[in-house]
Amino acid sequence: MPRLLFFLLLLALPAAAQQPLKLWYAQPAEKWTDALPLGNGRLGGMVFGGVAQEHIQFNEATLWTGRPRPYARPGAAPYLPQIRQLLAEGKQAEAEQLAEQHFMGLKDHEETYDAEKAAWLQKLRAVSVAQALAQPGWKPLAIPTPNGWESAGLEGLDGAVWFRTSFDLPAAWAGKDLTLSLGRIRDADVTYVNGQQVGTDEGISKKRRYRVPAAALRPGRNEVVVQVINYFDKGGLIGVKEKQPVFVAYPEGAASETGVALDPAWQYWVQDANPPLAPSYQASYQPFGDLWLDFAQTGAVSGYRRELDISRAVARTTYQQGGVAFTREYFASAPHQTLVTHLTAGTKGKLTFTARLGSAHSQRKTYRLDDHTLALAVQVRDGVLRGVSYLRIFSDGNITVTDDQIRIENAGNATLCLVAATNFKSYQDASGQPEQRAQLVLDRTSKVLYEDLRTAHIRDYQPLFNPFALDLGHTPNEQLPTDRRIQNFSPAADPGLLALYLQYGRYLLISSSRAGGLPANLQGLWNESLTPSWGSKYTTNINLEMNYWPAEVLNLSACTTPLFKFLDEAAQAGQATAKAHYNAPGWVLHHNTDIWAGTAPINAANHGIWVTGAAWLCQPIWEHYQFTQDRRFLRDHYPVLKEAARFYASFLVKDPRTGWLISTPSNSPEHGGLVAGPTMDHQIIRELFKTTAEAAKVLGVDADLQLEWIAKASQLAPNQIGRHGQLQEWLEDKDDPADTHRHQSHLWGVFPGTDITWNEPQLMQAARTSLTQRGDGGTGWSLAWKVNLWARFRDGDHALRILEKLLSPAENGTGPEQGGVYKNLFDAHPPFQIDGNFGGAAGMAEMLLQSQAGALDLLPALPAAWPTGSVRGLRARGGFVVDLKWAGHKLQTVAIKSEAGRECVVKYGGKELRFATKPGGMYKLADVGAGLAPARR
Ligand code: FUC
Repeated sequence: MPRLLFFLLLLALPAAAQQPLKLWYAQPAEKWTDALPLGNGRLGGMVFGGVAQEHIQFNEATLWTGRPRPYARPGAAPYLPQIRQLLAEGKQAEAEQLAEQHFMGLKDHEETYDAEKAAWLQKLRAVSVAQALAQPGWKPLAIPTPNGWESAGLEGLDGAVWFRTSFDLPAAWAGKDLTLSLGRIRDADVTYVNGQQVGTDEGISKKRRYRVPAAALRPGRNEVVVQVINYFDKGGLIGVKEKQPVFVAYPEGAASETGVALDPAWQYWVQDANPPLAPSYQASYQPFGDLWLDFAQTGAVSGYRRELDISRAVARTTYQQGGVAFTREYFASAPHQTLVTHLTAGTKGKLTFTARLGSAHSQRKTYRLDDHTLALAVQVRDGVLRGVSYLRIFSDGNITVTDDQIRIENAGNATLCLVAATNFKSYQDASGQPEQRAQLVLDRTSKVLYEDLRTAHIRDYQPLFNPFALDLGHTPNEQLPTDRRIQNFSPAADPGLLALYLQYGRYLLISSSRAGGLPANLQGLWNESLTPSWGSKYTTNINLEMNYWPAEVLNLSACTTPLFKFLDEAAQAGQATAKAHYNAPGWVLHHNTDIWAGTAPINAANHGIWVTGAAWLCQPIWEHYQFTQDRRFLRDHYPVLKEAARFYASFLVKDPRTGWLISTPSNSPEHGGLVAGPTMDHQIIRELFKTTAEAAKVLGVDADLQLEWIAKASQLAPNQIGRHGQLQEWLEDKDDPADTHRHQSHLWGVFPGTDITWNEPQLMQAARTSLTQRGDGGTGWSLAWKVNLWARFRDGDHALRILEKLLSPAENGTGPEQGGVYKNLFDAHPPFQIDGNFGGAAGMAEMLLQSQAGALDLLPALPAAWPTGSVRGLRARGGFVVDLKWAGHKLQTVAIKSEAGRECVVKYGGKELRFATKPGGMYKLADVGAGLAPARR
């Protein structure tokens, strides 16, 4: 072992040079994914920064659909043996069918829906086409509505809507039957030509092409009327993504290209916007409201700039108009639980505007609360949650408040404090008092001057943000606005954008996950839609866990608190599912959960019955202990681990063929249907057993269980290498090497797990082969996972190639086909999903430092494109904080703080160094350029 010099440092280490920590733009946001996110873990805002009109779309983390209710299906467990038996006999389809019928969780409204729907449809049918046409209130609408009519301004509209348009019949077609092509419709339609029904169908995948008999046609203008029935989610005439023209009529049998177009001037009439509440397995995260500011000032604008400074979590918009300099500053304060906007005009008296509050919820109202304050009350349509938001304005101008708006006139400055609260108390309790909560916060904030609010906010934020810094080198592109940096990005052209991306990931975690709140959901904290993709909830077969990958290693341990609080509750809720579905002790959680801690299988038997959500969610608990060495934390959360381990110990069965313990029924996430024994499950459960036994040992408890878990871990089906040299995804060797599925679940054991390490090079090689076969494409989170995996394979160049894709522009005219980033650096699944941001940031950390195998592995996957750089404040397992500097691809200096006083093992360049530390001790390894060699003098 080469000797290495290290000595105690008494002085603070010099900070790594920071790259500009700003996102900025020379124009206001047009789209939501251009807007800049603010958040205090509970209140989130998206700032658009328009000149004539400011828009801040805002969220409150606890506004969701749904209600406290049982999610597990009583009587499911008796079907378990039969499902297992069918799978063992290779009868997957039968097993899925049986499971679909008897083994899925309970849907909200499932008991009442069919009868309510029948009655509702009957009511709709009572209105004839003639009566519909005679209604007042028809309005114009541009058709098609590609992403549902919601995207054409009818946010949240479900129900029955009539549409009308017409076409001119060419004289030569007289006497011919026609085809009327309408494309796809969400969800059902009844279509008429000149008052005669020509077709009806249901289902969004069906292309509507209806035969119009010649007898129904008239010379000249013919009227088309479509009654669209949308039960839930997005609605309308969406038929655009078709090769053949849609919204045309043509002679039967002729090419659609020869058709006449329907008049683009469509009109619509809403017949009934109150369909019965549709059955749903889990709840959706909801938007709260919108703050609109309309400014009186007109005239040419110059010097416009919109920015977000992530080193202070403050956004700004600045411009000149009519010779006056206008400034807006915005932040989401955690200490004051308020979204603050501060406006100033360079010339006193020049600031005149109107502030309004709006919301996508149909049940909403605004009212004057007092002579400084406007209120917005909202109630979700499907569920028990309601909320209020108060907007209070302080200004040196005149303030007038009505029930609709606040008017500010002739001011030099104005401070807007926006607070919001709901009646959510816990997953079992929605009895909170939003008015009281909002009032309390507002009263506390009202006494504080703007400057003091701002100082308190920055003082609260920076201790979280500042302990970490990264420098990967500088290029002139750093000076460009962020949207142009994204357009021009390559790792060589702009290494600084990667550093910014990583720090932005940290910013987003601090902004969306703070003690006392909920964990970051699929969109963190930010959501503008009443029907967001996947409910913007918590998907647990990769997404929720990925959200917390950067937390420990990137020095944001404190941001994990909401996850652990949530897991305490999920572990309670999951007992009912363990009992009802498996007749097992302990707790279980499947592939999704929501604010009401749903744990039962959802969606469909072919992917919803994935049993290891609970086990994977235990991993961050063990990791937190590993990183912090906080025994008290481990003791407090040990019951979550223990009860999960008890569940799996009871759930596993002996595979009759191999004698191994296997997980059945389950699924390799969203791939290959319901199966017995997916590899991922065994990796996760093996790790759960081992780490829970280890935790019990640390705490000196449950000696018998420790033995049982260790024994079970060794009986679990092992990782297997298949005929293509791949790591088998399933028990059987049936992987397709051409399969590029976005989930690479069987590689869990490499990352984030430690089931496969370099101690078993053949398995590592097989895992690498599997990843190579999966290819380099994918959705945002899939790419982010690949970055981490390539880092564990110690291939920094490959990891960087994937990072480059993760940072590719999500919008380049044709629309994104795979992951990338929007202009505000939000990750594109697409659509926006925050896991890619977090997973990508974690992956970069993994390239610089790894500690999963008992040592601090320094620069394990440094790419050629990062010859020089420095990082400060990386955290490693064992309670270490690590600063590194490298140049010419060689490590120059290493500084390690030992928080827990454990022995430190350092690896670099094929060499290893081991030394004892003291709690709080700082250690500098000098001159390690040659690979942990002794310092030269
Ligand atoms: C999983 C993934 C999807 C998406 C969803 C939220 O189901 O397979 O790609 O990320 O979660």
